[in-house]
Amino acid sequence: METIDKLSSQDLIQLEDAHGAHNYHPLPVVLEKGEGVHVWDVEGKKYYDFLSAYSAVNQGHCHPKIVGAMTEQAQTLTLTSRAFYNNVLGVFEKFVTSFFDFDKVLPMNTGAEAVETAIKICRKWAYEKKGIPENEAKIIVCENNFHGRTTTIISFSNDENARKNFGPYTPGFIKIPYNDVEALEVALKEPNVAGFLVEPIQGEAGVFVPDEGYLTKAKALCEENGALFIADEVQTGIARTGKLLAVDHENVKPDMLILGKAISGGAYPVSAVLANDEIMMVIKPGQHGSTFGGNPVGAKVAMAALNVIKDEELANKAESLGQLFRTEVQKLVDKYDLLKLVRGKGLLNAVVINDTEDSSTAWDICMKLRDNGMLAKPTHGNIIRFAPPLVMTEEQLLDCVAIIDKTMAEFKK
Ligand code: IF1
Repeated sequence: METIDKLSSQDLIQLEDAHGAHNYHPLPVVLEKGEGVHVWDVEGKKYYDFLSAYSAVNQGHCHPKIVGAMTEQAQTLTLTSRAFYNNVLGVFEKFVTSFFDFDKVLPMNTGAEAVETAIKICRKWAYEKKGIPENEAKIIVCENNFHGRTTTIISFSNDENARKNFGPYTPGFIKIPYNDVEALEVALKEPNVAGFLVEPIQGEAGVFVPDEGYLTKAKALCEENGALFIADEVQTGIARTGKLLAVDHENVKPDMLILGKAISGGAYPVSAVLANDEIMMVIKPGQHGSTFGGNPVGAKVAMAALNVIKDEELANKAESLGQLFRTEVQKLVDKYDLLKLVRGKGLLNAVVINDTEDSSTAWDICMKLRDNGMLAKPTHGNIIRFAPPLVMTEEQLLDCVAIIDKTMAEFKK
């Protein structure tokens, strides 16, 4: 067995290339340590993390309170399955339903599992409560969505790279343009509509913030038409956009809330669907679940991670730091032709590069940012997402803006 401490970045990249499926194209940097807003590569070089594992590490890498909760539970009882009760799950369920103000929670592990869970609950509710004929339920989704990578979820994706040659596809979805209230109004008039699944901000599509009032009107239209408003806050939730939830910017309460990623601070896979009894109680024993869903370690980690969000007031921090970031980066947009615009909410931001979608410019800029000590990655083509841990200080944020400035000054296409 090769001892890990002697292997270089190149050795480790080659190991992945030789023995791992090629389902990613990572930026060539090999990380071995994380603490707060920083990560270190195997050669000891230090970076600011401006991706936060796609908004899973909102609380900062290896937060001592989260790691402490995980370590303690991991040495006590890791998994009982749901065949038996345990002394943690009920406490977690009370905590998290109170934290987000819903009657019930169904705990799962990954974001995609939670999205699939919400789709199943929505359909079951439609048949058993709304009286839609069985197997006829339709769920409205938005073009350019990203909700995960299972076969059903990619069935309603319009990203050819994510769906080609994975058919046959799951039926029962109606696609409409994002941020288009009229299109939603028309779609809700179609027969057998059960729900509307939407990201309050489209992250992967390139941090598209909808018009003010979009979520409010969408929720009202769903109510008028007896359809469930389902908010996928896997990426936008847990204080990332400057409020606990992105829907909180408009005080919209979804019928079903989908959480993942930073609900556990990136320390352990935890996801969840929250809803009130008239929806959640359509699920009866034996009708849904998973081996690890609601396990004691994940439950303890999630409670610690959510307490960090509250105790360190990370939503307010994201709001103020996000405004500072956009103000300072706008100065760089004005300074460099290659930077087209900056947009976002809280600390979920993106910069559009002034080049074609199929150009490598965004990637090349990220490679230079890496050389200058800052890690970020393009989403689609010419858009770079900037999403640091919410625990960043103002001084560190300004340091990162200076790194972007330096990188753009040096950059040669
Ligand atoms: C990858 C993207 C982001 C999500 C929303 C559900 C899920 C995600 C809004 C599924 C997951 C992750 C998946 C990860 C990269 C990342 C991502 F680039 F893929 F699209 F963040 F934008 N809903 N997003 O963003 O959660 O099953 O992954 O726990 O697949 O490479 P998951």
